[in-house]
Amino acid sequence: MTKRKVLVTGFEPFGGEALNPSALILEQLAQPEAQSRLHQAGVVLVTQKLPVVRRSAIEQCIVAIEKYLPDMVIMLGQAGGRPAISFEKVAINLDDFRIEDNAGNQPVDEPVVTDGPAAYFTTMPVKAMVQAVNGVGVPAEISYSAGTFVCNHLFYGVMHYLAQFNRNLSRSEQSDLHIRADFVHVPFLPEQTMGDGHKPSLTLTQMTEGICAAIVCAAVTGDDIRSQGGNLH
Ligand code: PCA
Repeated sequence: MTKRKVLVTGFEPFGGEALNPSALILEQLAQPEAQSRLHQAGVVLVTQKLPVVRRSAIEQCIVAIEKYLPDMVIMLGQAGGRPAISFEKVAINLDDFRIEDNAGNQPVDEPVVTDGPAAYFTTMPVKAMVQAVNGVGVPAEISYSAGTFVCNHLFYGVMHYLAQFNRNLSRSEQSDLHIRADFVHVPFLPEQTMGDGHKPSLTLTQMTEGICAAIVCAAVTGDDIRSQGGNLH
């Protein structure tokens, strides 16, 4: 079986929260249960925790990509208030931070990359991944906006880097060294919504199972499935 190496990143807490589920998922993925599931599917996992800081998040992720040379990069972040694990379709070239990042940066309407293209689409089969996650009983959906804060910033910066990286591969290297990537937002954990019964959440077990299912699906899926989707608004 061919081994597929996946780099999964998560973020430290931000915005006054005591924890960030995306970093806790990284720890859970390293536990024997998830490891054996991934191993059976021929997946080798490497992880990297990132700061919620403009520029540094991209730089540290690129260092990890160059160190591990993975087949896939799955970047995780928290989207408090969303009800499902959401697979981001598009990264935009815009930093417009409603709050300060963890280093006090708060850019207004600045590009992530000067003169970069307006947007990049994910290079991973997000419809198939949503189906796989729903298939293990965990709510999942496609999202068409990763926001304009550090998650979108990281997503765009990494897609921009990988577009150049993949373009520079020779034809013989394309099948082995080509790197795909997506950003995945996860909801709050139940303990983050205490006292506010209206905010949706998923347990860490649900999120870890969902992310495992998505990784296993992506490892065996090339082109995305053709199924009706999209949003009306
Ligand atoms: N979520 C934020 C940044 C870090 C995180 O986990 C976002 O959605 O931009």
